[in-house]
Order: sequence, then C-alpha cells, then structure tokens
Amino acid sequence: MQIVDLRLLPVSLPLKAPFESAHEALSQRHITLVYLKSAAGNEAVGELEAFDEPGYSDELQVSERAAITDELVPALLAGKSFDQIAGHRMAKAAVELPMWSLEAQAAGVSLADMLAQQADMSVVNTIRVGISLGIAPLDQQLARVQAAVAAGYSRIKLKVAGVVDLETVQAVHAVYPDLHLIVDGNEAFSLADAPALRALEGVDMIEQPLAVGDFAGHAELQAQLDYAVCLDEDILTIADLRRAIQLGSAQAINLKPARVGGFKPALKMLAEAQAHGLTCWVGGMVESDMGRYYSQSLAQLSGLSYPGDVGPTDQFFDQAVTTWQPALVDQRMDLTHRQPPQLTDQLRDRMITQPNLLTDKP
Ligand code: OSB
Ligand code: MG
Repeated sequence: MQIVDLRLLPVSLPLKAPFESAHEALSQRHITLVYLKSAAGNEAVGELEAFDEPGYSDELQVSERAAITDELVPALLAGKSFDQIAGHRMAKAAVELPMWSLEAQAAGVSLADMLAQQADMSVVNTIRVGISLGIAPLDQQLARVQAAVAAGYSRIKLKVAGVVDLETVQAVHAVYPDLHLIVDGNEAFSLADAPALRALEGVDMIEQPLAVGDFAGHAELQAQLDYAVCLDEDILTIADLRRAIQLGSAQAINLKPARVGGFKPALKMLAEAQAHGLTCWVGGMVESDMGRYYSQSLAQLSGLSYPGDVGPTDQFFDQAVTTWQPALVDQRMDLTHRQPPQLTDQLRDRMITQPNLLTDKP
C-alpha cells in the first residue's frame, strides 16, 4: 500500500474524572492523530496512544512522535518495512493500523472482515464489552459498578494498587456474585502477596500483578491461583509471549494492538496464544474514539469473544474526535459492516493545515 500523505495532529482530551491506576492518575489525555492517504485516494486516521508519563510504558508521546517523523517516515519514503526498525511499537501501530483500514477500503470490505480473513476467523457483528474502572474508595466504586452494569457492560475490571484494594473487589463480588470481574494490578504486587491473591474469590483473572520482566514470578503465582494470570505490560513481542507460554506465566493475554506494534504482530500473537490454550481479549489505553475503532474491529473476531476494554469512549471524555461511534444497546455494540470513522469537521480542518511529512521539507 503506497502512502502519499502523512500528517500528525496532537490533541488534548480532558477526562470527565481522573482515571487512577497503580501507575498514575490520568486527568488529561494527550494523543496524536495520524492522517494517511493512499495513492488510490483513500484516507484513514490512526492514533498514537503513548502517554506523557513513563509508568505503563517507556514509549512516550514525545519519543514516539519523533520515531514517526525521524524513523518511520524515512522508511515509508524508502519503501522499507518497519520490521527493520527496533522498538517503537506504539509509533509503528499508529501508522500500521490505519494502513489496514486503507487495505480494507481498497478491497471494499470492513476492517473487521479484513482482520478476520487474515486470522482465519469469523466476524461477530454485535459484541459484548467490558469496562475498566480506576481506583476509587469503596462507596464510589460500588456506585460506578452499579452504573456500568445498568449501562450494559458485561464485565468489570477493577484497578488496584495493592492488597488493601482487594477488599473493594470482594465487596463488589458480594453485591454482584454473577458479574465477570478482572483485577488489574498494573505491577503493584509482589510474590509475598500470593496468599492474599489466593484468597481472592469471584474473579476471572488478575492482570499484570507483578513487575514487567518477572515471567518466573508470574509462573510461580499462576501455579498457586485457581484463576488466570493475564499479562499486559509484559507482552510486547512474540518472544515475550513464547516465554510466558513456556514458563506457564499466564493463562490469559490482554491484547492491545498499540502495545505490540500493530495488527500484524497482534494476529500472530493471537494465533500462538490460542494454540496453547490461552484466553485472549482486547484491551485499551484510554484512547479516543478513533483509536477505539481499531480495537473494536479487532474485538469482532470470533476468537476474541471474552469482553474487551473496547466500550464507547464517552466513559472517559465529553469530546469525541470522530462524527459517530457505536453505542452500547441491550448489552451489545452493533458494529455490522462498520465504515471507517471520519474526523469532526473542526479536527479535519486542523489536520489538513499540518505539513505532509512525506512531501513537505521541514
Ligand atoms: O492496564 O489495561 C491497562 C488504561 C491505560 C493504560 C493501561 C491500562 C488502561 C486501562 C483502560 O485499563 C482500558 C480502557 O481503555 O478502557
Ligand atoms: Mg492492564
């Protein structure tokens, strides 16, 4: 797919309420929209999902924007594959994901159809979704869970920053015994917490309880739990996934195309993880409704049926960057034959005044 136009537009989105995890409290989301135009004249917009703070990842908005301009743009101009470039997965994904949309448009199919064809899976038109709730005091968390269940979410993820927050999880489980629950540790636990984690009841899985790189520790913990360890931060490459499988570090994977460098590596990981019996589901990074389009399309694959963090982004923001996004109706989002989202007129006007990095000299 030949790209003839590539433009970047940094956008700042205030959150309705701070989103707190063991890594940070997010109150303003800075993303960069990435506009692409193909030689055939099709357009698609991607999103750089890196953060400003190095908590979740060492890839930041500043570093990955530089990676796009200084490494990926020259590679595109030279016709070289991104595989030749080390690291910078979020930057690669910000360009690779919209390239899939251009491919789908050229083939006259939806993005979900394109992905399903590649993965040899079928497309699910109306999907169930989950929601990730930031750390909050018990009363507030119970109120948020109630609102999320009423809004039609099928699964709730509760962020925690240590053993003390597990009480909140148990209180939620007591009120909603049938609700599918995930706990997201975001690296806040140690193996010394294994007894407390073993005592936890009513959860499907715990996401990234231990520090990044501790595959052996996660394997030790998984062996002691009767629910799944689900790796997130730890799975950046296919080699990471293979190590987790070999050691038994996890029974589930939170698959984020932005974290792993795009749909191509994500689909490779999906196939390998499923061949080894791991549950995969699609995660999010408090992205805009544009970034959500890509993760929602991935979540339409039949092999990714466990509800993902792919719900409507009005859970985070008052503002939208696109003109339409699917709503949650009767516990499902209808994504049937979804067309690529369009930027709002205001953002499109701002985008087209940015330089085309493929032709304009800086
Ligand atoms: O750990 O899954 C995570 C948000 C930002 C960074 C990391 C994570 C998250 C979430 C939110 O949990 C998921 C979403 O976007 O809905
Ligand atoms: Mg996580």
